[in-house]
Amino acid sequence: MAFPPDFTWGSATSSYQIEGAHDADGKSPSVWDTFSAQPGKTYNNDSGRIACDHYHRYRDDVALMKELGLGAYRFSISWPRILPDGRGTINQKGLDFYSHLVDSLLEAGITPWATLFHWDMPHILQQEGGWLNRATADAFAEYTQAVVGVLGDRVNDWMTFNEPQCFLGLGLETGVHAPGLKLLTNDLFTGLHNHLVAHGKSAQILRSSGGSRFRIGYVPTSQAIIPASESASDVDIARGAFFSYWADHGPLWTVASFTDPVFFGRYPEDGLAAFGSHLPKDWEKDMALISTPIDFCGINLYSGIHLTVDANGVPCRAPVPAGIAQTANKWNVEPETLRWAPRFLSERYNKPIVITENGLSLTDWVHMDGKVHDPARIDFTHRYLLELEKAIGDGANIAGYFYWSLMDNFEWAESYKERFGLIHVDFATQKRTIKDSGFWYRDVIASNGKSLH
Ligand code: GCO
Repeated sequence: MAFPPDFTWGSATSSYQIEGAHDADGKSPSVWDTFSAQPGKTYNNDSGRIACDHYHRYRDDVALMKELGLGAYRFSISWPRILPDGRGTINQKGLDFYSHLVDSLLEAGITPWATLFHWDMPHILQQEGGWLNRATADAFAEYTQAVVGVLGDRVNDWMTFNEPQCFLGLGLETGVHAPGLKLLTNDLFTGLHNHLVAHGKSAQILRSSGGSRFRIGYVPTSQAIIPASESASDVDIARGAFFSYWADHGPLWTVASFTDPVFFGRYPEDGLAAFGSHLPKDWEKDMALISTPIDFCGINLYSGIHLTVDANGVPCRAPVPAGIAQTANKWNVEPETLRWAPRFLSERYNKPIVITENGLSLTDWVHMDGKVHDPARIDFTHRYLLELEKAIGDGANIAGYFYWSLMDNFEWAESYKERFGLIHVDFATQKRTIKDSGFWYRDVIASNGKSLH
């Protein structure tokens, strides 16, 4: 089975991870600016103050994207550049940056895909409670309106939220990400619910602005659950496990707690039974808003868990084999991740699925010949894409694939320790070098996946 002729091939980044220019042209601090300024919060105490300096170098970066032949580029917009007070006065210079970026992309023949929230909440709103404060959802609606008013004539593909599990789970539960809080379950579910309300309000604004021209999506992440075999019963068990709570994942870590509200207008039964009492009062009244119809389900996928059954026949994690292939940040290399997770999502929600992120970290460098040889990135991506093709063969509706990331960048609490890019960035000089994997991916795109065989 081949990739469909209109399949979208792209690459992704996010604002705080690449832009730098942390206080340029009226931008206010985001929670990531204030968090990474505190000693001990990030590896080497680094931050995204400069990062890839993409804010000043976006034209060169778009030229590199063109060289790679990208069909689409997924980037995120920095809320504190657009509304430095979180709401209210619009900072025109912030909007201009994205408007120029979008023009450059379109001139290069690259379709812009815009994410509204990839974790850089205005610090000033965090001080008012952030996602714990329902008024933040109204501010997010204002922000959506400001962005769409300027970019909506040229951008058709929109994503409201990126990986809510991370800004809630890592930001508010374990505190290893900004804003670095360790809250109680009650607060976590208030945050979960309020961000869903914000998603609903934003989706309504997008729809009323762009009608059916806009394709609106929502982007959670998940570990894939890989069935013990391809037998129908093992696949059923894996599907069930994929959409269920796993106690060892903590209260938030199941994709259905995010996608069921958005696509079905309800929280999953098992989640409600376990955590319903933690949801804010009158939550039921918001479910129609939260499930405002949208067009696609994005999903960020990196790794997966193999399933087996225990002595009582209960599904559980299969032991991880000794010496399993791992990325530099020790995530298991599990190519079948791209077969099962998108397929299960496609079957359950009956919407096009877009792999909005997939990739790996390595510690690659510029070799003596001036090139960056990263055969492991090529091998990883090759294996994952062959499995994605199988999912398409299984009948899953997969509309696109975005490699994470376009270029090496600020990897949150891990700073610049490892590299995810198709393009190497020398952070001392800002020199960019397309890696071997970038040229390899160019051929995959140009052949619509045929070069994988
Ligand atoms: C995300 C991701 C990216 C990361 C990537 C590698 O949430 O979209 O966290 O921002 O850089 O997933 O960890």
